[in-house]
Amino acid sequence: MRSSAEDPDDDLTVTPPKEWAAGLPAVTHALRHALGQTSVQRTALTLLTLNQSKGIDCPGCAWPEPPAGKRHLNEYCENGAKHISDEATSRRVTREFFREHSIADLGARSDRWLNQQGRLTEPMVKRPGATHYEPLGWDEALDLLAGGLKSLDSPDEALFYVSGRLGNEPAFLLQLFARAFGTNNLPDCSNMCHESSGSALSETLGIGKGSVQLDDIHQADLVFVVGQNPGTNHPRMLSALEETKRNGGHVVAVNTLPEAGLIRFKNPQKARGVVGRGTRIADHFLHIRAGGDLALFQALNKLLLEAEDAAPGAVLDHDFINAHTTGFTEFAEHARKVSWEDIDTATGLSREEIERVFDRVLESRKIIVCWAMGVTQHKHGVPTIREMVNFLLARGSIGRPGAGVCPVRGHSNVQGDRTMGVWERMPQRFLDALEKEFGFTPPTRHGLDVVNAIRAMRDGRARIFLGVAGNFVRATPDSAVTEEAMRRCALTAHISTKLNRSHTVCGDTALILPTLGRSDRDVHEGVERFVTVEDSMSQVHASRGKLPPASPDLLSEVAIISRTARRTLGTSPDLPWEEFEADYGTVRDRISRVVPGFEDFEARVSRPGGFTLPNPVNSYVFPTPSGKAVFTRNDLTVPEVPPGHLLLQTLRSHDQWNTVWYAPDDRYRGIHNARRVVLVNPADLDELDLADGATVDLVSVWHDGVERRAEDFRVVAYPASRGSAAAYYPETNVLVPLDSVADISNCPTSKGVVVRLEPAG
Ligand SMILES: Nc1nc2c(c(=O)[nH]1)N[C@H]1C(S)=C(S)[C@@H](COP(=O)(O)OP(=O)(O)OC[C@H]3O[C@@H](n4cnc5c(=O)[nH]c(N)nc54)[C@H](O)[C@@H]3O)O[C@H]1N2
Ligand SMILES: Nc1nc2c(c(=O)[nH]1)N[C@H]1C(S)=C(S)[C@@H](COP(=O)(O)OP(=O)(O)OC[C@H]3O[C@@H](n4cnc5c(=O)[nH]c(N)nc54)[C@H](O)[C@@H]3O)O[C@H]1N2
Ligand code: SF4
Ligand SMILES: [Mo]
Repeated sequence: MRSSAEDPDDDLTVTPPKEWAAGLPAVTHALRHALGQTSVQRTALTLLTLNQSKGIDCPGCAWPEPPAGKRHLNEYCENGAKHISDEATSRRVTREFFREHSIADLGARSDRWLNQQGRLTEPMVKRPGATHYEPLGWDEALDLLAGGLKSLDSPDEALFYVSGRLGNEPAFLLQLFARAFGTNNLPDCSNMCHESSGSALSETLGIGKGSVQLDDIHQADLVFVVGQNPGTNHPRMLSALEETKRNGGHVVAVNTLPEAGLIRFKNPQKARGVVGRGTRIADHFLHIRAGGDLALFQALNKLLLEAEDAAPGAVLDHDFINAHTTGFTEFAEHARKVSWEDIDTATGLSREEIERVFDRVLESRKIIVCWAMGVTQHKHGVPTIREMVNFLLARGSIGRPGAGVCPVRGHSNVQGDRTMGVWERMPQRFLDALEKEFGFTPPTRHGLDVVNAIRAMRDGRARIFLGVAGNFVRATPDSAVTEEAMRRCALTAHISTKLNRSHTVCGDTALILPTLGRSDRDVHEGVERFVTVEDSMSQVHASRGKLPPASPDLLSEVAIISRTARRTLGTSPDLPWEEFEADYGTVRDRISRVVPGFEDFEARVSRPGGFTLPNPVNSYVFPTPSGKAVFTRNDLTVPEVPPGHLLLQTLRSHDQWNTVWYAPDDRYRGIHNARRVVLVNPADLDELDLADGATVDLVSVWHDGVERRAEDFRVVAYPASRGSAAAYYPETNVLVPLDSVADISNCPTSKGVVVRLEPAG
């Protein structure tokens, strides 16, 4: 796939990577973006209420806000401002637009161009055989969808995809609808994101979520930031790490790239941050080989055991280990045997570097490990996280203040959607609670996750796809296979705010169902309504839109889901869909009885700042089968890369939000005016006999023998760790084989794709 004509990609300029993130240039940059999309008044309304306790929850990421009384007036970052103003744009996609542009024409446009056309305004349909979308009324649109669902041979032929932008109330209703309809087919973006975290944490700690709060980060002695680029993807995490440092704590960054925010941070909310050199964030930077994190934590565990031998009782937390864990002996026996030679090969780090960090570990009682996609999207992501858990358990750094696990979530409500039951494998106790509350027996057979959903469409086993938020065909691996699979469906439908590529890859019939976004006011009979979200640290709070809706013809997500459900299943006293649509409080009431931790939901979430869900781990209660935290033994695995090849990671630029890019720039990495670039270490370029600036095709190598190729990428000599390469997603999704998934979690290996670089012909 080449870049499209309206986004010329041959203006690449490269400047030295930045050593700091945020600060004044970042904020002015954000405002420039905001004012290019909408009016000064709309910008002010959205930005001033962003992340305030009666305002709009920032859709940018799931990083938490400080408690209600401790917030700044501008409690947002550059990227948060960009994301919300992208939604609050004054541009509109109308029926005239769809008349003018055929679906084939839209399919040839870039992700940016599609997004830039503005907000969707009314329901549209592509009928069988048609070349264009045409308008239709809501009743007809939802009748079509419900009619399609009712005509299926089995409820398992339907797929209900959810992206983490969706609030709790619509998410709860969607899973209720899917299960009352008869299927657990609820693939979600989490399947491609933190699924490995959920798998590893549920097995070892009994709960698939992080255990720390913001205050823990502030109080920690030592924070590891592994496989994560907070300067771009969770910018306000840097303020929290700045506080850690001010309190005397230290930070270790582990990354294949020297990311700007990890090195220095200028806090835009503080004069010192704006004018000074900023705070140095990482005390240690481990420039690790791609996929080497499992070996790194095994090395640290080996060193812990050896230090304990030298000073019995001084290193490991025996009281904690004895009282609260199982499996220590097997773990220890295994960890001792790991060889330094293997560690060296896997990490590319010297023993001295690792020992320097280990000295810091010995000085620290309260340790937190944070991680994101650089860990979860590898084949061995689950064992890597289990090994991090081993490390924390050995030091007793779980459950106490200032210590614990911190998977840093992406989408603003991706964690909440799971809590609400959006998962293809919800535990029986959740299904039982649904049955008790609503009087029907939910299906128990596990549903399809993202990868299996694509296989099912490909093989004709799934025939209707409903996507709620998100951009399925761009977010998923193996783009050519996925698009073909989607086109085989009888009906595809998307509940969306903005146009994206998924709308151009249609089943026989295709629907666009436009909806209110976070920033839009949601008013029913004069009453203003709100939805709720849960952040990465299990804080649940309200989000209230502030702007007049983008169009009078938009419905809320709750309304679209409730109306579709009523048309499909009929009305019954047990499932009062009209009531849910009319009053979101009635949905919260149901949630309060089905989902543990949500008792008295309406009252508690109405308080400024909301409430925090309990995490049993912090009371040393581990909901595993044994009731204890579990040490695991993990075989050291290293991605195998044949000679002449590199391990490609597909990641985000600074000017993009997942599948949507705003500008072809990645300021902190010094990349300007281009997205089809591949970052490679100069020594690797020498070995491969490639020049900085050369144009190459990326060709991925997989044992099915199929050639997957992404054409015309410019090579940029960059301090990527040896043997690795980095290029932006979603342009590179075409290279990720559908069957290349993480063990156990089935997460696509978006950070571990074996490629060769072929000079472009
Ligand atoms: N502005 C902005 N913010 C976002 C998003 C966005 O697209 N734009 N997306 C949101 C979402 S959904 C998510 S999930 C998060 C994602 O947040 P991140 O996980 O920070 O996202 P990526 O850009 O995928 O970056 C992966 C990081 O891991 C590093 N890495 C890659 N491979 C390895 C490895 O083997 N070992 C180690 N130690 N490091 C490695 C990369 O160099 C990079 O720094 O961000 C959220 N926030
Ligand atoms: N190669 C590769 N692939 C990846 C990743 C990677 O690192 N590398 N990362 C993966 C990760 S971590 C994730 S989370 C997924 C992201 O996958 P998705 O969540 O599916 O993708 P997004 O780009 O976030 O979806 C953007 C679309 O969401 C819609 N939208 C935005 N706001 C709203 C709203 O409020 N309501 C509704 N109904 N719609 C809305 C808009 O129409 C917009 O076009 O991608 C995954 N794919
Ligand atoms: S850190 Fe994340 S949630 Fe907070 S303002 Fe920035 S993008 Fe929004
Ligand atoms: Mo994500």
